[in-house]
Amino acid sequence: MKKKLLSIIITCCLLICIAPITTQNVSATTQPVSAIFGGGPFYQGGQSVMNDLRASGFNTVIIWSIHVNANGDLVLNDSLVCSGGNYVGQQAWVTQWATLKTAPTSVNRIEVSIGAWGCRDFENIRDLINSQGTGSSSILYRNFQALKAATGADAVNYDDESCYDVASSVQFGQMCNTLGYKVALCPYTNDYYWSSVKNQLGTSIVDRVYLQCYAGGSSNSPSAWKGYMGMDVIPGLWCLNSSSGGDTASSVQSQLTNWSSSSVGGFMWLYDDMMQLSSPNATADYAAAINNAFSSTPPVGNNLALNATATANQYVSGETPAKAVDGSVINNSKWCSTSTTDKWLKLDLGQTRTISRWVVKHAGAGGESAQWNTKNFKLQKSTNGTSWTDVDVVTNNTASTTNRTVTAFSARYVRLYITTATQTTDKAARIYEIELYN
Ligand SMILES: [Ca+2]
Repeated sequence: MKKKLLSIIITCCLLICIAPITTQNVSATTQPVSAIFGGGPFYQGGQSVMNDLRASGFNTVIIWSIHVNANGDLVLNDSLVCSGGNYVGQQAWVTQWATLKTAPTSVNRIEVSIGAWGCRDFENIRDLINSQGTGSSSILYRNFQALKAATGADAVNYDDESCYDVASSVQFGQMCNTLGYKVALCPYTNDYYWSSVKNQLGTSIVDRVYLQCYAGGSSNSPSAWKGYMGMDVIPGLWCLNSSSGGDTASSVQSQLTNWSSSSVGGFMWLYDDMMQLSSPNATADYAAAINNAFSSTPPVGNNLALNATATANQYVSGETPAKAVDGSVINNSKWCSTSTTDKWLKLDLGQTRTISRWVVKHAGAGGESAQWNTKNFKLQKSTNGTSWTDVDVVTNNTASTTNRTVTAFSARYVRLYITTATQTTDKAARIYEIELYN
């Protein structure tokens, strides 16, 4: 039963929506966690996949999924990898995994995900611990020792979706820690179980809590789970895919920005889908989306848009284009356009400027309903004020403040072009401020 086909495992796991929970003490200057789950490609995809990951910007690679058989054998999806205390999988995979953390690379942590929906992995772990314990002669100890040596894993990632036995989960975590693993938790429900495991193992062992916020976990609240777990979480989303639709990299950045006060990073499900995509939704784009969401420190330097000459397609009396560049988000200081077609706000910066970050403050930033935050829009540039080129495109934004980095560009004229003004059928665009930075 552990040797499920990968596709079945993926489907089941996605439908059930398990979110791994991980916690980390991260200071303001610490790199955010940016993690990516992957199945078959992470061992069968060859060196090219390893190289894609190393160049991606993701710092954590989660190999999904290790199953524990009743006799203690470890199976990577449908391939036996550890038996009798020895690694018995392909040697080529060991060689490839060893390159993940070899410079130049963005990867500094490897995790092995244990379990999945519909599998008895945690039941088998419980039964093996009850019969053999977790000492150095137990099969669990010996096989997880061999697994660590083969994969270079820094942590085991719990994906228990059925057993929920606190006592054996704690014993297993202590055993793994003895072997040099950290423990990452990946809940989507049953906060009592997950918080009990975390509290009994402690944060010196459980250093991350991931939280699935897609598919079955789409209603999960990072701030609520932060409360349950007593630590910041790492929410996860599903990239564009043929099963559920999924999120663009732009949408991932917006959602993670909204959750950033409860989070220490983000994770993406699933590389198997992502490898089919291309820019602006390639592997590196999703990693950048996570990193951008947590780089929203106050922009450095002067706001180049402040008091720029602003014009627009249309505006409501008193809510003029100039209100979007006056440096204020109080006292209704916004540009509002109620035209029913696409809307735009054009800035003349007076001279050619180099720009690498743009900020938009939507309705929610001015104290209005977040339902009126701009949904779909883009930043455009022009050297003559009449012909425009897209610089950056945002889709499905829900955040009250957009704060994005772009490849540096030079232009005298910049335009905010809005195609969907709100989250609702309301057609009015409400822009409290647009800011541009070098
Ligand atoms: Ca304003």
